[in-house]
Amino acid sequence: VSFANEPYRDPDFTINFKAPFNAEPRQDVLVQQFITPTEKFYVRNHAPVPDINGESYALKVDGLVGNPLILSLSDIKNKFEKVTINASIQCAGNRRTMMSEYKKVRGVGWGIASLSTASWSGCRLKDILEYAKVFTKTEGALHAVFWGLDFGCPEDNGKPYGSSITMEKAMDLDGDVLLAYEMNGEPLPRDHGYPLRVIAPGIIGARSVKWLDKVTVSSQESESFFQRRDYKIFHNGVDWNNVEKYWDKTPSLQELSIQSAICIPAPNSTLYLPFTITGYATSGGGRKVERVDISLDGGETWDYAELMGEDKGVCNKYWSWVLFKYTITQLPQLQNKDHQKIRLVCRAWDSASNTQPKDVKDIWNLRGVMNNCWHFVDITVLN
Ligand code: MTE
Ligand code: MO
Repeated sequence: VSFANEPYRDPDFTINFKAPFNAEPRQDVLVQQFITPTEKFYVRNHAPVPDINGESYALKVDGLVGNPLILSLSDIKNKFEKVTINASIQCAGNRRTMMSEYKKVRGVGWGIASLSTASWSGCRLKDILEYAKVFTKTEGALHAVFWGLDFGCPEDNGKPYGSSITMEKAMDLDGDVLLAYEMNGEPLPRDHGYPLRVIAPGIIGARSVKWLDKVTVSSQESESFFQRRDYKIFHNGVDWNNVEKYWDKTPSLQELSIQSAICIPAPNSTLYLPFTITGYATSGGGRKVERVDISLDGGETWDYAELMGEDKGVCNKYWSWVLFKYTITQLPQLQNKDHQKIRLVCRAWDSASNTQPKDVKDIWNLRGVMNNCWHFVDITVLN
């Protein structure tokens, strides 16, 4: 495979892997706006970026449908209602580096910024599947299987990237699964899936297949490596010698869990009072982030952060992150001293009262996915 025809990228990205390209924005830049500017949106590729001609592009829809389809981009834009939603996309590998620091995992290392938020426009997957006369659940239509056009994934013997979601999610009007052709009001850029990608909000980024080639309705999950072997949380006794025994027994990740992180200040900063903590919080399944707790003493005592940019989708689904702030004007620990080292901690709670686990060791897993433990930042405060 050749990486000679990759698109232009923001020079300010933190590059976690060059080819295939994997990069996240600087964590302080990430929380400047509710909607991430397109060029700052994290990029997670598994193969070279395909260079697709939108004029000759065709989406195929087949499998358990009465009316298989081949649709051009203009068919998709003209035949189906255009829907716009704001949604965050988060990679299941977000915060993997921290998990690996506790005990080594395999996978691209990510800091805390492998998630971003955009406004996405396209048609509903549901509308396309209905147009294709999709079979019912009892007739076996249980999974919507997606294939990309990015041939050359080394993990899967050079096949393109692939993945699936449940038909329950795909056909839920309030599930808001889109086949998106616009990001922040412009045609999708190449890195984010031009000309058409899946946006499956509330579930791991891995299911939002870019450069969409085909949707197959099936009784089975995607056969792709990325559905069957990767993006699974194995228990902590699974290692590279016995993992094969656990591939089938371990469910594929779908909904995201509750997550938050402090983006400002950076670790090991030295600061004078007053200063402000800024971060993000997000949950899966459209659940609302109800609150974010902040601790200035490593998690002994807590206070509420102020939430900003709450963004409700249709029917009470919350697909976007919230940003939070907390300003520190006084620090009791600092009395009669010239400086004090403290540990800032955040943890979020969602509308199902899910909260983040305290220790990374309790959720450690071989692939380093879904690290959502308490996020902490050690700093020094000067008097
Ligand atoms: N789709 C294709 N075709 N190829 C890929 O490598 N990566 C997936 C998903 N869709 C991927 C893909 C993963 S793991 C994530 S986290 C998201 O795309 C990242 O989307 P982004 O690059 O637009 O941020
Ligand atoms: Mo991902």
